[in-house]
Amino acid sequence: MAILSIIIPAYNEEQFIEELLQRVIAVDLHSLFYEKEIIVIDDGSTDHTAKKIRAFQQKHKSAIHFFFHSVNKGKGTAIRTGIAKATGNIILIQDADLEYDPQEYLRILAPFSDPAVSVVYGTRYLSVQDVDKKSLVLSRKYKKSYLLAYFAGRILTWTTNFIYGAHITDEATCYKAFRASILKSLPLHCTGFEFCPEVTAKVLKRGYKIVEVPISYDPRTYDEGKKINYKDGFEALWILLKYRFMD
Ligand SMILES: Nc1nc2c(ncn2[C@@H]2O[C@H](COP(=O)(O)OP(=O)(O)O)[C@@H](O)[C@H]2O)c(=O)[nH]1
Ligand SMILES: [Mg+2]
Repeated sequence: MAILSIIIPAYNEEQFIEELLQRVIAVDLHSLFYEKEIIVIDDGSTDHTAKKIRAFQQKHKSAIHFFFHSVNKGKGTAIRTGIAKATGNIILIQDADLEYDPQEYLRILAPFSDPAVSVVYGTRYLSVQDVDKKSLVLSRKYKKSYLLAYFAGRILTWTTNFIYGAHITDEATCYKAFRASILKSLPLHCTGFEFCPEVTAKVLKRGYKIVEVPISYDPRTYDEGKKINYKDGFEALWILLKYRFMD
């Protein structure tokens, strides 16, 4: 059996963390001959996130590995803590909200059966079962709050393709999966939301191809706890440019 390490950075997610962990442990990967290793990092949450994770861990006896930062250090730092602890063959990032569907790990993992595949991203903009994803995403009830993030994501994707010669459709996706040996070999410096552009830049610069598979997406609003904002978009753009010339 191979192991999928699922890294979950959580910051003030008391509303969603239990349901999310429930959905993650419910995923059965045995048809693909994988076991799960679930690594949750509470990043100095000031609400009841840590308490809820601990209660869940006790209830489900060692089903999850729990680490915490005593103060908030940012999503990137939390992910890097998770990468250092991961022992699996493949590492996948899972946000601590309900925007993505853990049942789709099966879809993300499938391409790795080809030994030549190193990196797989879930894309929110390729069609699943004949549904036009682009119009679906834009017609959501969350349209207003999501529109800005949507266009920021399109610009980041276009920039990635332009400066790294890639052909991807969704750079800012949360579902990013890597062969562990590759992810662990990258010199990552990110502390916040720049994890995404930094890792994208560094895998492409090393010549790895990013394979994409269609996934679903159920965006949340700022009222529901969304934390990323327009400043993170500008920073992401800067990071893509910077790592074209640095490492
Ligand atoms: N560890 C950590 N995670 C964070 C921080 N801020 C946000 N997150 C997590 O990052 C994930 C994504 O946040 P979200 O606001 O939904 O942004 P988006 O999904 O990238 O649009 C969630 O799981 C958050 O809990 C932080 O300061 N530290
Ligand atoms: Mg999210």
